[in-house]
Amino acid sequence: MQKASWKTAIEFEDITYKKSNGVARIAFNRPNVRNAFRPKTTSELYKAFYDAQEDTSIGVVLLSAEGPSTKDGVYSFCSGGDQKARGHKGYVGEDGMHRLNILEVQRLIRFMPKVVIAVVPGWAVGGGHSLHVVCDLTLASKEHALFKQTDADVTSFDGGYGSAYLAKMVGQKKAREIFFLGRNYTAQDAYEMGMVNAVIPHEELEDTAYEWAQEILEKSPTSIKMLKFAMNLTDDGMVGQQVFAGEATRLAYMTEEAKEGRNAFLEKRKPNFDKNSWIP
Ligand code: S0N
Repeated sequence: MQKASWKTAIEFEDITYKKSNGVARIAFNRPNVRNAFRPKTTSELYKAFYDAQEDTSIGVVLLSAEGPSTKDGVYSFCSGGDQKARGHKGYVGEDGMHRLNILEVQRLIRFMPKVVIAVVPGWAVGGGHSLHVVCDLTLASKEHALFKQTDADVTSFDGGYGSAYLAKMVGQKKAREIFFLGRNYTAQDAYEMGMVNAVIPHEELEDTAYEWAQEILEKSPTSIKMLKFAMNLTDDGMVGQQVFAGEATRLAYMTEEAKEGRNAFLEKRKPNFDKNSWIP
């Protein structure tokens, strides 16, 4: 399998963002605070994910993390909202505004027509846990990955995908245990619950994620996109239907019927659709 040759796509402060042969890698880069995200981080994440979405050469995005911490050598994926950036009214950015925008990042991951793989080298905690839940696939370090929900400890809770969608993934009882008790779970525990796709030896984690991405890139892009949106649809209500149907409309544009409908309007005449195209 081809090795990655990463090239920096955009320079950021709180994250790294690179690309290699159809794959984008977005990685948290605040290892000394267990990769907690502050408003600057979520804004950078949004920009990087949006760039990956718009880049037609990119089919798979790896959401990973730099590390380990230079203080104690501990690996982390992400420990959620930065509690030091949290004022009385919520998280405060450099501009003094109270906002975090992590839910916008979640929605971009959920609705982007590309596969997003969470690559979890260490702690996935709080909002970091929710991010791995919302990704399409999760690969975890056998030795260092630890999954934990602290939302109920710090009164900063994700009542959307992080909890309700998790319950669809691992079952109601297990999801309630994860949130109500806030225990640590290993990569193997998470695999057995069905929220991790594979447990990978730490040294092989990044290469394996890149290999999974290359395998996905061999598939038909339209199929992958429509399958992702189809699997999202039942849990996303009318928005899920809108996202799926938008792609169906795009495909319809490519038919002779669509060409005739547009031409008839522009030529100020009645459309003449092929009467033999009522295919059952
Ligand atoms: C990750 C944990 C379990 C690791 O424990 P460990 O290994 O013992 O390390 P520590 O000594 O605790 O930490 C090392 C250094 O890192 C700092 N640090 C760690 N996590 C954070 C953090 N989240 N924010 C700020 N700093 C952090 C420590 O302070 C320490 O620094 P030093 O060396 O200077 O002492 C453990 O660290 C832990 O439990 N961390 C906190 C996890 C947490 O509670 N996260 C927040 C949970 N909530 C969310 O993320 C919600 C997200 C969100 O914003 C949201 C989502 C949906 C809807 C709404 C919202 C919203 O609130 O707006």
